Amino acid sequence: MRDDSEALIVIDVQNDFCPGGALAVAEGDEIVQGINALMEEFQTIVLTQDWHPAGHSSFASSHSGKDPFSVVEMPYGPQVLWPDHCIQGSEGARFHEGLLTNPAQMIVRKGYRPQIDSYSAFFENDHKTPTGLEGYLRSRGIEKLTMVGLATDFCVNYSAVDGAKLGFDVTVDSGLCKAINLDGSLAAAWDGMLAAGVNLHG
Ligand code: VGL
Ligand code: ZN
Repeated sequence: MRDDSEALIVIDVQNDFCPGGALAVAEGDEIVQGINALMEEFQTIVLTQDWHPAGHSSFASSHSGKDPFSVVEMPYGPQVLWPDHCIQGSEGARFHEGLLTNPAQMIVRKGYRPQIDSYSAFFENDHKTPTGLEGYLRSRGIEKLTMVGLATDFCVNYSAVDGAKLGFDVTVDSGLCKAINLDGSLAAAWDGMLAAGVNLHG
């Protein structure tokens, strides 16, 4: 059993990021059993859930003439436009049916504000608006985080970098993550994570 100053953060293991989903990550479902097994080592487990209102500004369908996976400039910076995904209350937004959810004490929902996306479990894409996760972890005495889930190059990456910047000791278990990999985004994500002091495992 890990020390009680450690937490496992399971990022966005939701139907829409698994094969058959709206923003499917190749082999996204193949990490589920390994994540369940890893949960047995941790006393603190947090799940994150991408949770967008219909018509969210990160959806290509909300920008006339724009295709999914193109990039637009938002007030907070560049934003990739995605297929509609993880709409609040939809089947696609539910956790993968094989993922254990009972061991988690906390579920952080993110991306619920219509005008701003939120890849990171800690801050929305303006890098300023907090989700509340930092306060939860600190008030519970958590110092060390292991991150797994979907997608390596977006939500795992942003969460890991923000966690490290906040002073948590962050390890990403690369064997329990899968990537979207858009135009080299996976290589860039690893560079960014390593530069931020994130540890790699797996
Ligand atoms: C994610 C793109 C859009 C993720 C969420 O979980 O990595 N990626 N929304
Ligand atoms: Zn999203």
